[in-house]
Amino acid sequence: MTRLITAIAALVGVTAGASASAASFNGTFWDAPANSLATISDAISFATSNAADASFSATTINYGNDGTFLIGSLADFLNADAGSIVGDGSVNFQESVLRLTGYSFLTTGDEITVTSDDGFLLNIGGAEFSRFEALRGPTGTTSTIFTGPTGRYAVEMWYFEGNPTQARLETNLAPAPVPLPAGGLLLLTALAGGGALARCRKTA
Ligand SMILES: [Ca+2]
Ligand SMILES: [Ca+2]
Ligand SMILES: [Ca+2]
Repeated sequence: MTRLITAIAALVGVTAGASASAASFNGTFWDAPANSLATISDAISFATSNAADASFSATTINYGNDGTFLIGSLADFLNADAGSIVGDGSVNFQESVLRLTGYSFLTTGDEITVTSDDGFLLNIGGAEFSRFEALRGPTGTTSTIFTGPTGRYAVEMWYFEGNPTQARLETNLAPAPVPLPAGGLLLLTALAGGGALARCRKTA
């Protein structure tokens, strides 16, 4: 019986692990008009009152053209994540807004860094965690210590490119793997349990 329970646990564990989806944030992109964004507040106002222009999956937030950070297309900016763009990746990135949403696993005392040209706003667990309001160059970095309890948190990052010439977004905030929905896990447990019961009857 102990062996049977171990087998069920292994089966459920393996299946749940294989079904957990890849870690990513949901990315949304808005193409803003020339000279319309001077602050992250401007950017959020624009995005919340205009339809988005593209979406993408954010896995590695290391965005901007290598070394120079000169503004190119949306696809140029997203680097390794460019392949996930749904929409037109060739649109010029000058004056634009990004929103990243998802979950992160954070440990008390973590230092979260955001290097951005231009500004950003990071909300963690529904509350403002860090922010840089206006324009800055591509080496501008904001570091903030996470003082909350260790755990999994909903995160939302807003970012804008407001001109001139350069754009960059890099952060050590990493997406957490998306857990299997509760319903899916129950179904797997039921399937594994049913199979084990069938084996029990056969050998009895
Ligand atoms: Ca690039
Ligand atoms: Ca634009
Ligand atoms: Ca800029």
